[in-house]
Amino acid sequence: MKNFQDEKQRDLLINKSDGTNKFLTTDQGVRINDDNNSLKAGERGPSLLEDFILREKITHFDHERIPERIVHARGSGAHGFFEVTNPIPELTKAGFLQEKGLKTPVFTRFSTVAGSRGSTDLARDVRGFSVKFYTQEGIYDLVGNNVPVFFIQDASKFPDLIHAVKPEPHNEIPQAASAHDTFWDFISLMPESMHMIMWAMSDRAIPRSYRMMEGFGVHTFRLINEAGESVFVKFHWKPKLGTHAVAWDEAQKISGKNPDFHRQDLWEAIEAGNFPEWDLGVQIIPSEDENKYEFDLLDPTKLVPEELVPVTIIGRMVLNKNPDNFFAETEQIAFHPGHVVPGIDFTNDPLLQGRLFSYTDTQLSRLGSPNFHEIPINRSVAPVHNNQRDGHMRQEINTGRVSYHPNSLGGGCPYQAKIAEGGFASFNERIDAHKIRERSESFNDHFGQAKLFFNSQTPAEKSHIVKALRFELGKVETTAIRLRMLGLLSQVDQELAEKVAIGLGATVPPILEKPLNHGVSPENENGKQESTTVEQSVKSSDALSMLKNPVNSPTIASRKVAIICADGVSEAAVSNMKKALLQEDAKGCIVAPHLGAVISDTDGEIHVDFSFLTASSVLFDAVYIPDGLGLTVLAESDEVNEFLNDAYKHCKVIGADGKAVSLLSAANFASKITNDDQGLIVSKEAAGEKFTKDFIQAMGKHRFWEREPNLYN
Ligand code: HDD
Repeated sequence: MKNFQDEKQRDLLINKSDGTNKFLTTDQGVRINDDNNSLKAGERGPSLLEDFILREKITHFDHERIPERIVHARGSGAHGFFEVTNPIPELTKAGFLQEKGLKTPVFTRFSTVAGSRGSTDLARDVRGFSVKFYTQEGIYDLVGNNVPVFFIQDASKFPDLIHAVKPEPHNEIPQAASAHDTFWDFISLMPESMHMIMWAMSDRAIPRSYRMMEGFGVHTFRLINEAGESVFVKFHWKPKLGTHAVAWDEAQKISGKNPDFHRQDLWEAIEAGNFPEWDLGVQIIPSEDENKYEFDLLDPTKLVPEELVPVTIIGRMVLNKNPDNFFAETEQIAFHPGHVVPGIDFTNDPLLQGRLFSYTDTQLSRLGSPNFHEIPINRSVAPVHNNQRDGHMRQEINTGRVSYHPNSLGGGCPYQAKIAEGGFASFNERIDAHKIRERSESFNDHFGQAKLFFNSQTPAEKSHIVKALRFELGKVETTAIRLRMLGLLSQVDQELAEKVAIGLGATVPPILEKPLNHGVSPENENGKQESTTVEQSVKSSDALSMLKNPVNSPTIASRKVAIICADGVSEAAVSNMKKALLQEDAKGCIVAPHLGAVISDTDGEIHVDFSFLTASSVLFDAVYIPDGLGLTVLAESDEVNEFLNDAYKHCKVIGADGKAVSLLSAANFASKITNDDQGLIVSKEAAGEKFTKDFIQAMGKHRFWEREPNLYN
């Protein structure tokens, strides 16, 4: 079988440039003799206009920035491949899904939505999950999110949603945060957003890593087979490392300590050979089942519960190469849900339909020209021939006198492809309707699946949602907005609304007989849509809870453990733990009062990776205090205390053995330690095998949320 895995890398090679052992030149190829001094009239005189070297350098610099993406400006990406594990030729004729083992190159970009390019990775936000497949039949883009539903049902509300969530226009505050009046004002008037709000207030919005997020195509798409038959499809990416989050307090601290936390995590994992991997799953809904469910498949605020339609895994994606140049690749990549290949098609989801316009349009202002498809990272590996011509920065030199179709002067070339030759044909759907500006009544249920999501969560996860809402609405200054939100929340779950209200010092308003529709006039007067709650056939779904999610495996691969060290630390304990972690593909990092080395109990030198100044507990998954460390370390250093306190507060595994056990009993949180805290692994015996095994096993559980005061106990 032909393997296309490296085809895009080969294609990119022609644009790569490396200055090693080369002369420094101008853009015109003239060798530069002095790059440190501009041309002047005399040693202390003014610069001369004729200095073409200076002018070129400064002009280029002045124009280096391009507009950032209007949404999803902050992101990170990597190269990789997609491999078919379970071909589905009976459902789609898409070439890249036909053969088991067939590999297609991909570039995947993850992002936050609201923040600007330099904003923190750890904002409470939805994450973008975009995959560009460089297939033999052209580019296919699956432009999804880490949440399977969306805030709004119709693309016409997208500019409003984004205006509301972005920093407020008068003072440009706050950056990368939804916790402000304009966002919640809009949401409180848009009941259709309530399902998405449940997801956005859950820990899904503060992932531990891009590598530990699910991805979703969100909309229902169509697959079409050779016979022209179609089924509906929902796409799912399932991470091999499981779906995990950080704590909200931790997220905020990471934002200060390392705003590039996710970017760095992705980069370092790939550099270390811990290649992130996802399964691609599909939910297939036969055409005849289009109207079978209590929700409309075209409504992007709804998901299809896995209990109704199971997810079938058809392939896997591995990200195995970091970009060579962030701007050239991650910044210039241009995704578009309208980039499809034969065998994949759209549905009439009104949000998707609007997206089909928006993405090319935005590339025109962001990348500056209709020739953005020629930028190396966007270039198809399938041959491109058409009569599109000219425009800014055109790279291709089209030969011949013909740039139109049909033609006889060019022998009719380039010629159209028959469907059997791979020509794209849209699904032959029959449309017979009046032109109307209305929402379908089948989109009216705004609370049914919000309830389903909330009911599917564990008590700890529910508790986090309440606290997130208390935080977000607590930042809202306008009382009426808070009350409107409490009213909407009470239609999801009365107890949820009441618990949020306690944090706000407010009372939940009575449920309106007719729930708030599109808020205030004029939509309310003109709009026919009414909010309703439809009883769901599925009451609770484990796949919606991160903690219950059956696909989460207890692997600790690529996790980082802080090993706290100081002079006198037991060499055996440190090396035992490091070795045990390495066997699990995890990493132990030495954190000590200073950089350089600490002297062990056997007078050996242990290399220090971070000092307490350059590292903090929020940047690690667990903390280990090895034997040999006495109480003096704690007494001497506030940082150790803070380190341990944060690790405890963020429900992480903390381990101590031998002499170091006494450190825990002297830590600030000692009074809170209970015997049944499964996340505290202590052993009087030093460097024991059972101890490291228990520690690693506990890490596999990720977090011990039961340590927190839970609002749902
Ligand atoms: Fe969008 C970017 C995902 C609705 C308009 N969108 C963008 C990106 C992702 C999504 C992941 C970043 C792509 C990248 O990494 O370059 N967008 C979604 C999802 C949606 C959605 C999952 C709903 C299901 N988007 C949506 C609507 C509109 C847009 C309804 C407009 C009507 N989105 C854009 C855009 C962006 C974009 C303005 C900004 C940068 C870009 O396209 O390339 O066109």
